[in-house]
Amino acid sequence: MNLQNLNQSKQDLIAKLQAVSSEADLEIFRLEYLSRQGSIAQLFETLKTLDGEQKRLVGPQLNELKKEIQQLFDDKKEKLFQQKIHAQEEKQKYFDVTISKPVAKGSLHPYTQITEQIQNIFISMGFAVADGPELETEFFNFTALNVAKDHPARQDSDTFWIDTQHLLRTQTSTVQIRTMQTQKPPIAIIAPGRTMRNEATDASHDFMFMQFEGMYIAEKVSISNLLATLKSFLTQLFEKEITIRVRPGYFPFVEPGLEIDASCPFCTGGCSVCKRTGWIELMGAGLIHPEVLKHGGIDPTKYSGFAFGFGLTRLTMLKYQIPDIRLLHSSNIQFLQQF
Ligand code: FA5
Repeated sequence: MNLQNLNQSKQDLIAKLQAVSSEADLEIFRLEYLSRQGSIAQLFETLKTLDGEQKRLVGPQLNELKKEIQQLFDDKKEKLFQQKIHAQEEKQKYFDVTISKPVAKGSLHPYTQITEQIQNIFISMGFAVADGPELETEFFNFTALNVAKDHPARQDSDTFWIDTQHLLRTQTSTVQIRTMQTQKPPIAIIAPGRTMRNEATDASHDFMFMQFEGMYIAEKVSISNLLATLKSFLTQLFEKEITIRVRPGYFPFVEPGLEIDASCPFCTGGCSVCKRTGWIELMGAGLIHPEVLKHGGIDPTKYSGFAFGFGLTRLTMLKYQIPDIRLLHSSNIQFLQQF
């Protein structure tokens, strides 16, 4: 570029600007021509060397060139900026917010499902849900439940003792006494919870398992009340008419004590679940022993009650036909995904 041919120089610069198609190239153009060290600034330096007459002639032309190129440069800059924004908007326009990586979906553990189901059945019959601690005292787990001092269940072989007075509860029957001590009859409660026994594990025994306790105390409570309640509960749970069979059983905290069997919900004549007997052993039950009522602060001459307790683990295995109890406490995703 020189001062002699400014018109041509201007046309060249305009053509160069028109050819610029990116912000990076535009910056190169600015550095080369419009910056302080750029060609146009140099022409102004050369202008100073001209004599007065020439300066007056070329000066306005050079100013004009600078102004025009600066304006075209600014326009180009704005245009490229707008193009960039537009391209980004176009890209986002087709962004699909619903496209995402598949999220792993969880489900409630079979224990939780069956517990909620059982609770709902009993709640519909007027029972409330009660709770008790898993770390218990010797009194609530044994003495108050009329378990004799020399009963084998107290032995180290069956119970996880923490010290001489504390243990991990071996049964949810502990909640019976705790509830009697805090409520007045009529009392109708159910108590699901974890229980622990120092036992070797196999397909149907674990050292930790779930139990479900039920208790009703009022005036004139009879075995008929117990059986009607259990029949109604089992029929709702298995969604089919269940028959109950009663056998004598011994539990120190009930008198009389009963073993309750239910007609097999899966067959009519015998299957592998009921070992071809047509019956399933389900739970222990009975009328609450007067001594136990006394330990709970309830007058046995005025009130009577029934209690029952079953292995929730056993019922869950039955309901979902789970072959091994240990699966329920494993973190086996393949197993859990079925529920
Ligand atoms: C009791 O624990 C009594 N408290 C039940 C009861 C309550 C009777 C109220 C009368 C009145 P038992 O020790 O039989 O009873 O245990 C009850 C159930 O717990 C058993 O039928 C069985 O289903 C379950 N169970 C016992 N031991 C285990 C174990 N190691 N693993 C899994 N389930 C077990």
